[in-house]
Amino acid sequence: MLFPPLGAATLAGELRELGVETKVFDCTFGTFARLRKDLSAYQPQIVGIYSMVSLTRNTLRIAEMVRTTLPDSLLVAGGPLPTVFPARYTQHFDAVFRGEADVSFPRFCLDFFAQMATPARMGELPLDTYAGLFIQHNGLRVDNLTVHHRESELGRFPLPDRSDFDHAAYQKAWRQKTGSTATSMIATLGCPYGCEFCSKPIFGNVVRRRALDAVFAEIEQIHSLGYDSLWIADDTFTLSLPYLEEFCRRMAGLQMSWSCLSRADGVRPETLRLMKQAGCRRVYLGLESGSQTTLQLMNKQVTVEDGIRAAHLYREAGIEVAAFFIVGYPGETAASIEATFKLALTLPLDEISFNVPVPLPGSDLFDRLGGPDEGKDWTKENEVTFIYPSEIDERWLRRRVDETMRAFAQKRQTIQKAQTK
Ligand code: B12
Ligand code: SF4
Repeated sequence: MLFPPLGAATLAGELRELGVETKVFDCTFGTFARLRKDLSAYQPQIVGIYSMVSLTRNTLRIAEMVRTTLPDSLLVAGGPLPTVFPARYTQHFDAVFRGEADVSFPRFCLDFFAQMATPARMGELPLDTYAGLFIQHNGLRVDNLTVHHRESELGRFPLPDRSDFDHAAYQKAWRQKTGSTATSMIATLGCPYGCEFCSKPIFGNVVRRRALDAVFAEIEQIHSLGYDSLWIADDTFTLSLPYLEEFCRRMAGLQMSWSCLSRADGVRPETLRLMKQAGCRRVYLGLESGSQTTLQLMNKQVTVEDGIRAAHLYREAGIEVAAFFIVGYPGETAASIEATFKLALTLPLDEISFNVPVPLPGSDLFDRLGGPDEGKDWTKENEVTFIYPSEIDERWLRRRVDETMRAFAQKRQTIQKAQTK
């Protein structure tokens, strides 16, 4: 799934509204050499880089390139991983903006230019006024608290500015893979749950909903860019039923399909019918496990029965269901893993995926395990590879995942054949 970086578009919208000349260099289809050439031609005075767990290596490589190619530029990091590990990033960056940086970072840039500051003279700015700013550089020590925007403030934000993205390339990739063209957006921020494996460094636990007028202005923007589908990336889009139902009423008739993530609990058939009428094509359920004991270990706060019920109800409403499963969870047994495989094969699902958990910085699992084994490679996290000590035999797990995926594909083929007869 390819999505343009929405955080960068969010910051670009705010920066441009403040009158700060801004350019987003989306590296999704780019090369390192191309980026170096583009940055050298543009000569930015501030370079901000987004980073998360899987992007660390590339982030540091780009930071190093910026240091040598543009030695006078101020180098700033932001995003999920710099938010949880600011001290690590300040070894390579002049400053780190943690959390929801869409107010503080743009205002900082505005002040930086207004005062004609340079990296060496950054101390002349009112550094203690920028929420989330972290600096340990050139004798400066700044460690400001992060601030979550209030729901009432969200209405003041401009829409994300998607004008620097190569939409034709994204749409081509999507059309080839799925036949439709989707892009991501966010309507609600935050999640009140506390799943042990989950890290929520940016939006945290406090749920805030954007006004639907702004959400629909953004949907209009996305539609005018040529997309026919939305990928709603909210952690818990289906949490507030009145909000969801109003969204569905306004969405109906727009001729755009959409998909979203949903929890397995709190699902009502009448809401699902509304979702279907409003163009909801697919939901992604984090079912995680077929074992109640493992769900408890994960602090998932749902039951296996909730998951079974939700999958059936969505299916009955005519909405496709994809499910994420976690196998090899620290503390679980081979028997509970088998229960997960069995559940995945018995439910009416359109797509499944299995992952071993990654102890993400900022999650309770990370604290329980004391972080990942430093000798193991984080970039392998998409595969069935343990990056922490585990009693589960990795080869056995890999074989069982492959067998289950094959059995699932065969089951889908049989169903599809029966449907076309
Ligand atoms: C959509 C999404 C995806 C999409 C698209 C990613 C993309 N191109 O944006 C897909 C499905 C591809 C994806 C994949 C993965 N994702 Co993801 N994803 C998300 C999700 C649900 C929303 C991201 C988003 O659009 N947010 C909305 C924007 C507005 O927020 P933002 O990007 O965070 O930007 C804000 C701040 O971070 C900051 N900021 C952003 N950029 C910059 C830059 C600078 C310079 C500054 C100062 C500030 C700043 O300001 C912005 C405005 O407030 C988040 C969860 C979440 N709720 O944030 C997970 C999340 C970011 N993903 C995560 C992970 C782990 C992954 C994967 C590694 C999963 C996997 N096993 O494969 C992959 C890796 C992908 C990769 N590129 O390497 C983790 C990261 C954890 C961490 N501590 O690093 C998160 C937090 C989910 C989680 N709870 O586990 N993901
Ligand atoms: S996994 Fe989903 S429900 Fe659980 S805490 Fe994370 S975002 Fe919330």
